[in-house]
Amino acid sequence: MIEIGSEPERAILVAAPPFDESEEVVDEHLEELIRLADTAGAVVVGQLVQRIKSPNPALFIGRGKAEQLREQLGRDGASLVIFDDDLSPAQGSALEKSLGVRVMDRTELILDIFALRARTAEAKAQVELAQLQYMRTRLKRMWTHLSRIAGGIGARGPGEQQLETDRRLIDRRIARLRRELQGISRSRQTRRKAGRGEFRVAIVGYTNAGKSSILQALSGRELFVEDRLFATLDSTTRLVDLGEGYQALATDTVGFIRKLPHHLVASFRATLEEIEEADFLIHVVDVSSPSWEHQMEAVDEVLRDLSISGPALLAFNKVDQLTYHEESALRSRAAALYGPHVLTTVREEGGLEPLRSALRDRMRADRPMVHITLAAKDGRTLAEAYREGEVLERRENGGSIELTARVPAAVIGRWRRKPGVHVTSADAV
Ligand SMILES: Nc1nc2c(ncn2[C@@H]2O[C@H](COP(=O)(O)OP(=O)(O)OP(=O)(O)O)[C@@H](O)[C@H]2O)c(=O)[nH]1
Ligand SMILES: [Mg+2]
Repeated sequence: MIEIGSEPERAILVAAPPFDESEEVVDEHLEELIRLADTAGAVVVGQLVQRIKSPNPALFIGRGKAEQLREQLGRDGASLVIFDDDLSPAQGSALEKSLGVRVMDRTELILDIFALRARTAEAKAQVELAQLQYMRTRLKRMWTHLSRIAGGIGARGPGEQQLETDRRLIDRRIARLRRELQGISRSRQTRRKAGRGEFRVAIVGYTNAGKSSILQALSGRELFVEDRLFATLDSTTRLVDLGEGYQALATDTVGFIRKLPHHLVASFRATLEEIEEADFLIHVVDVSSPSWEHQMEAVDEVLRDLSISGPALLAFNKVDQLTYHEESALRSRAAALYGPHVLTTVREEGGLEPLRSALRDRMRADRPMVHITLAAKDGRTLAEAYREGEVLERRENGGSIELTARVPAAVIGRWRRKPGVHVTSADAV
């Protein structure tokens, strides 16, 4: 963990991109790592870049570069090195030995931030699970840390037997956390079933894209918004009024990032169920970032990893930051290259209207509004209307009942074939 005392820890960042990576991309990645370090509470006092063909099995970077790094650490008074890539346990400990300071890799840094930011019991359990899984393979190195902190000449790491015991303890804790998370996920599913008639939207996207800001603006209720990475770790669901009598349940989710550690994704599965079970996804993209296209790809990649391929709408957000020309360039580029999309901003009056309107269209197509007339004794269809749809109005008329409801198209198809049930469209076009 990065210490957050009065003095922030001074860190040097190390990136080792391949030779064919463009200068621009290398800079983008360093920029992002600086933001991650800053979010974790460290100040970046230096950077080191070495282009490599493939990572050195011993130190990841070359031996000469490592020597240069050691000198730079002394010069800059830094006590922490952060690698943009993931290090093997052996590389991590070899680096620490030769540099004499703590070395973190990208995964560790992200885990650190998540631990700092977790608020709810569920988020905390998810982060701890990911941390333990990460730690398990690196026990030896962690122990070296501890024995060094303990000081004492001749203080050596634990024997294999001690490591075995520790591993068993960790495994037991991992099993417990998994059970706990399953319990939370089950109770959430029950809650979700209770409100099944509603149209559910999940808001996904790269970290800091503006997901929480959009949900806040749509729902008119405060959410935690911050110009830092991973402000949101817990999913929040809000009822959103889309206008013209349309309502949906929208869920804000944890942000994604390039090279998101896989076991972190796996531990956040419970939260990500919200995405899996949504009727529709809004993928928010921060077009004010020079690397928005790469960020978009990174999000698509995580979604693919999670086998999520639901219908999605791209929301190109923060267009208030673009000049008139940039905005029209974006419009033509998006029209040529991307599927359904809208341009949005939470900073300007009406900046989310295109999004609201696209969502209404989607709901209209997915859950048309209909008038249903059925016999009062047809309890089955009536129950179905309440269970599968959203009943907006109900009138009893002698032996028959008239409903106005939003109902999934498949259910309407079934009703149309049912004797005694009469369905007509009620959507104003
Ligand atoms: N200029 C501008 N800034 C925006 C807009 N939307 C969001 N922001 C800012 O972008 C930053 C991040 O916004 P959040 O809503 O916290 O982003 P998020 O996607 O929820 O981020 P994480 O939860 O960290 O993944 C905040 O400083 C917002 O004020 C927008 O349309 N225009
Ligand atoms: Mg957020």
